[in-house]
Amino acid sequence: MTTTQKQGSSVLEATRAGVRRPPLYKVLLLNDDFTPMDFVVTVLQKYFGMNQARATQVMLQVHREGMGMCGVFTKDVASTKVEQVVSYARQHQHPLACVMEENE
Ligand code: TYC
Repeated sequence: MTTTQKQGSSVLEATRAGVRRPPLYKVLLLNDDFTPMDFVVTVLQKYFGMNQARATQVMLQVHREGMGMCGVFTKDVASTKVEQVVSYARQHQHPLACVMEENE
């Protein structure tokens, strides 16, 4: 651990082994042929804080390319988002798939 003196206070810098940023996880939506487009837009607004325009862009990317990213989060937050999205979709009888993947 390196110690830098800055205006009288000690700042510890993460420059050596044993001090790592926690891994981050992408939350991804997968396309299917049945979930309505407006439902996916609602999910992106409700669980990922997107406005209507951004949510529509992401939904259309998933629709055209098969997959799209909702955001990048710590493991616990990503896992909770996946659970919430899948649970909400099943409550509405939609097969929408949402998964998480380590961000490199
Ligand atoms: N492909 C769906 C449709 O045509 C829309 C859709 C978009 C479904 C994104 C899932 O993650 C998804 N109704």
